[in-house]
Amino acid sequence: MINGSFYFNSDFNRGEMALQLLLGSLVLINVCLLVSVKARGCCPNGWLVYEDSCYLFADEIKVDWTSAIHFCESHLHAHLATVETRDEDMFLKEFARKLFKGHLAGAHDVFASFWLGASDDEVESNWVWYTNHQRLNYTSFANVAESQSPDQDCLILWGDYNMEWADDFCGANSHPICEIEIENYMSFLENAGPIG
Ligand SMILES: [Ca+2]
Ligand SMILES: [Ca+2]
Repeated sequence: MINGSFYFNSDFNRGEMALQLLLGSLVLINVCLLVSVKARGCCPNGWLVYEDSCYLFADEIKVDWTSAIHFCESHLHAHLATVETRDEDMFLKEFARKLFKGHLAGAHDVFASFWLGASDDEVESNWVWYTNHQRLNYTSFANVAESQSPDQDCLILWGDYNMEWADDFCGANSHPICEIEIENYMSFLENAGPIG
């Protein structure tokens, strides 16, 4: 986060710069709203837009599931991706497959998987999204066995299985997929404000 006091030497400069930043963020918000109405798209650099959300495929880092949650929270207060529909699932899988066949570790790296935001660590085989503690209303596990491992409680797009869903050890290292709903991104821009 930008710490305003770090940058400014006087109250005058601080106020003047704050006004400029405020105007800048208002312009950005308006552009985003305009674009989102037309193309349903306004995401930060490096994020992909799909329907009403922005997604960050963090293919540069591999962390455990809890660290992946913290990683996403530290980026725009996003969350690990939650999959509500088959279309969203297809979008995420297809892009993960492209990355996997591109510059990720290679087609035989079983660890080149992506974290999603569900777990069954409280009740085995009862999968819930960590964001709202609701049971999954949509699933696409590679097979039943891949949803019922007692010691594997966190959800991945499994690189060694064409990015189908599977459970994995929550302490394993995988790439986070972060998601922020566009309306929440708009709120983030508003609330971030010019004065840090
Ligand atoms: Ca979602
Ligand atoms: Ca389990």
